[in-house]
Amino acid sequence: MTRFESAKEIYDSWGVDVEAAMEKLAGIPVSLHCWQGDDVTGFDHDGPLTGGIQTTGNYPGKAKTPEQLMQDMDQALSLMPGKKKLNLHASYAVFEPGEFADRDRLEPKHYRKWVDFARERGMGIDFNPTFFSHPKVKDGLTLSSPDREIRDFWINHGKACIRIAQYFAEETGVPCVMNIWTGDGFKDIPADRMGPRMRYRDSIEQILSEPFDRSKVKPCVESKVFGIGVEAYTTGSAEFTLSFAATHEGCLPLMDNGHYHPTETVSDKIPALLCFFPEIALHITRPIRWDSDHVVLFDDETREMAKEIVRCDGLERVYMALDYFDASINRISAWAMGFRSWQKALLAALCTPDERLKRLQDEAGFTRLMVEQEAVKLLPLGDIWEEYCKRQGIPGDREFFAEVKEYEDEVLLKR
Ligand code: RNT
Ligand code: ZN
Repeated sequence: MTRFESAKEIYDSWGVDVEAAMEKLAGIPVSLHCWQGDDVTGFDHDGPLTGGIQTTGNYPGKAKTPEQLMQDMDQALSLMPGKKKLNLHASYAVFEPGEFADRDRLEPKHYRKWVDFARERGMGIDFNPTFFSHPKVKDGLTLSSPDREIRDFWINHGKACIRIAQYFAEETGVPCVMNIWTGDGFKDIPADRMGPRMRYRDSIEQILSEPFDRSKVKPCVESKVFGIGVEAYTTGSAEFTLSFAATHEGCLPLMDNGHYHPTETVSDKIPALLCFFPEIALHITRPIRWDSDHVVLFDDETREMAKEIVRCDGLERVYMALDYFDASINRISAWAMGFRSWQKALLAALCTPDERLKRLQDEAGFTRLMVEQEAVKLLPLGDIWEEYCKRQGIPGDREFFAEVKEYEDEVLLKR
């Protein structure tokens, strides 16, 4: 008997069908963020990364051109089991030599190469307007700026992105999740908290007034608690974005698990939002002490988030996207590790005897519930995971580093 066969028997005895779990997992798309490959730099500017976000580290081999980024992403994709969707930022437009369009003038054609890339690999595309790293971020503000001209520039950017998002959906045949996040806020105590929020609200409404097909474009608003240099006040706070989404038909709330106070958990917020919203979106990251965007690992809260999605029957209602950027380690490995970790978390969730555990809770069998939940933690998930990777034609946990290293020696270190 192989390790997989023996593990399968053990799960059987718990009433878990691991074949069904692997099959289900293989069909659920997870969005892979292009920005891990180049430290959120993009191709449309030479300036610094702004918006209160930061990458730290200077690992060699960073992708500097669209070709390099696509090549690196291909390498990373070859190390990830499961179904992938591509997540792009507007700042990753690919211009022809001599061509340039500012953010308010972006057109679908500037993303043609990404569409080809995604289609050739059977991926859908998600999209993010880029409201940072640009000279028109004035005094740290974009959509909530008191300067009408600045606001209009960014509103036009948002509208351009809606048109591009619809183009992505039409070209790939997969709905495009378009996420609005700005780093707007203040370093120190504001004198007016409501003004910027009223302007932000109006600006997003104007963006969403751009006509689009709701079955093709899924707009979302992402909240944040604070950013670097934006510690005292964030315009798009949790209450602001959640209320916006709740009161604007077709707009989804997006929760990034790095964007809350450290003792709040997104795993608990997922089932709360699913009571009200038909669909929600997530940015999956690993915050250490702040929104540090470390590589996602197979840790407790990551597992808990996956569990909630699965046991709320939310796999088709929750758009899952990775969002982290570590510049201190091999970026391909960072990409792959984070994606694999989220796949593992989903697999663990799909291999959990939820019905049995829920029954124990409803019968107030809390002592036994604790005992069984602890026992489930040590079920032989690793053997199911290795089998899943094998069936997907992807290296297992002990093989994938060798491929990372080879690519590093052959390609990255020669840049
Ligand atoms: C920043 C937000 C946002 C960005 C990306 C690059 O704190 O999480 O989602 O990480 O848009
Ligand atoms: Zn995010």
